[in-house]
Amino acid sequence: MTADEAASGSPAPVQERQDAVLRAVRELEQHVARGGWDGPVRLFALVRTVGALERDPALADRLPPDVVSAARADPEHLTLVEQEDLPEASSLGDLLGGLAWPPTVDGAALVTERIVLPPSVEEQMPADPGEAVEWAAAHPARREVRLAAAVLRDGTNGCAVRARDHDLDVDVAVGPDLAAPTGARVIDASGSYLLPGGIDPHTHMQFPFMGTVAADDYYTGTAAALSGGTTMIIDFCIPGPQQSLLDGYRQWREWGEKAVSDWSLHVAITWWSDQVREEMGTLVAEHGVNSFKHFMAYKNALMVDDDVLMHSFTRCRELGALPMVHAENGDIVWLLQKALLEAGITGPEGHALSRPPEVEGEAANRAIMIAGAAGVPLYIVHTSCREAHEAIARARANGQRVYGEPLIQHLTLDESEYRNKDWAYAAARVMSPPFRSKDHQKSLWDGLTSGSLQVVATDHCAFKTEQKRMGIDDFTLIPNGTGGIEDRMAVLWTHGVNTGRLTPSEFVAATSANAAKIFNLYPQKGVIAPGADADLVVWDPAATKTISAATQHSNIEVNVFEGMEVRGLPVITLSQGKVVWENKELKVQRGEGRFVPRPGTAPVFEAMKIRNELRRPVPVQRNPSVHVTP
Ligand code: URQ
Ligand code: ZN
Ligand code: ZN
Repeated sequence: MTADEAASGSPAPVQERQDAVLRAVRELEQHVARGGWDGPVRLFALVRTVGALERDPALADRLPPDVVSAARADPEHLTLVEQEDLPEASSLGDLLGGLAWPPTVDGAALVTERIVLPPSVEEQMPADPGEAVEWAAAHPARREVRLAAAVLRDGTNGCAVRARDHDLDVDVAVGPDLAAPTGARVIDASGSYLLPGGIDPHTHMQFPFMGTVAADDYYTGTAAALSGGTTMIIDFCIPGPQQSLLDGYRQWREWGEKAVSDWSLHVAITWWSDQVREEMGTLVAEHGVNSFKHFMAYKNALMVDDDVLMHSFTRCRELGALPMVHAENGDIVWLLQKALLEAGITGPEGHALSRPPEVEGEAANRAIMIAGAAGVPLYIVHTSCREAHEAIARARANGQRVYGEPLIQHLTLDESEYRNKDWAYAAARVMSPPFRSKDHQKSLWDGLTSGSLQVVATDHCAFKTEQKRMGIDDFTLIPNGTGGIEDRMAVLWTHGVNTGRLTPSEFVAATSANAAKIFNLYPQKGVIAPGADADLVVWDPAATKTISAATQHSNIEVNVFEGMEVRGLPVITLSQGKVVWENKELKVQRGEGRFVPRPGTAPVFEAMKIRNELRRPVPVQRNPSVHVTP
């Protein structure tokens, strides 16, 4: 549609016009595909100024005048703008960054506003953008599209990328330097989606826990992650009670030096003192830690009480850091454990029985209330049951910023696993909270579909069978934790996207974008956009495999998803612009992962600061010598 049409006052229905332009865009792309890819490019912007001018009147100065007048005539205006008409430097990221809607979408169905054409096509195409659209629409279509990915080693220039349309609305994404530089590799991603690399914000590599140490270290754990399309982990530094947070942090940084993917750290608060308060400040200000985890379970070890929660949450508010909780009532778990052992239940089934949904629901509700009283947002890790999910949904409906993280294990595996006759099989699945019944699984899926739960993680904390055997006579001594990092994305795609519970874009939100936003990594991570890290996954929705410990990269001999058929796999993973997983092979160098600092005070905290200030308690001014009541 042209600006004139828009101004004429009789535009076609918005959806129809948008569809027409988008169809034309596809035709153009397909034409490009037939013509190959050869050299300098020309940029077009498909600019949708939906209500943008009302939201940002200054935008009028940055957009071409005809777009402005068309947009004024029709707030839903959608038009094609040529590069020459775009403002100075014509960085679409800059231009569109000014719009109140994002220039890119965090999804697999990438909506982007750029079309890249080689000169051969450019020559034939009418100069007028409106005519160009019509011209393109008249060209015969070809469904198969080949697209080029110019991958630069240093990771700063991003990629020109494209995935087959799969009948998506628009599916082109282009990096800032589009011409493939000499020697650059061109990746043919036909038939695949291109996704931002996965982020797993809940892992425990090399974690000293329950008398042993998790078997995947930062090398094997992050390598396994890359093979599954996860290009960044946020692990936990967990200093013990009385230990300095800074000492713990230094220790974990040292352990993490061998990581092959990017990584970052949350820090756990396991006790309270002035020193802890002080060190939290140092971690945020100087070490890129912006989230603090609190265990409400693991009595006599990591557990903290309400007093510590309130102190720490309040400190988090001052620092602009996000408090997180492992929500299980550790006192009740402890009593139930004792009762079960006394009743002669010593096997792994006792683990699940000692941690019923009530203990999680109670703790989730309590943590939410404490966060509300402290005026901070809250992130609840491994949300596994209906009670906890409903507490989160209720709080959100009440205007509280509470985020919920189901694990891929809880979404797909159920409590019957603990009744397996093979002790080692059942013990391998011991984790906290335990797997739940199908009713709870449904609640978690519903939360992901509806948006009341935001992030799918793994809590990857892998132990070998010999380590699990520490609890052969007493389930309370079985080290808690399972693997999952290399299967998270494939299992979620299989059970989420292939079943229609999630769109591809919702899949990206749950596996990458939401974590990036919540933990203040966005838009460095979690999106394909100019300036973002070139962590990318070529995702083949048709690729299949049967999950098996025999072929996994994780350093243990079991896999909780053993035998599961998945459809949808990462066929190529890029980390920092480098191909690290391809043809089922890892190409990684020990230590090439970077520690990614995360600054405090994400936008949410700015907003909450204002809210808190507006609600600041004020005393009543009284003059004791004057009685106002009769
Ligand atoms: O509770 C956790 O998050 C850690 C310590 C790993 N283990 C587990 O069972 N979830
Ligand atoms: Zn936990
Ligand atoms: Zn954990």
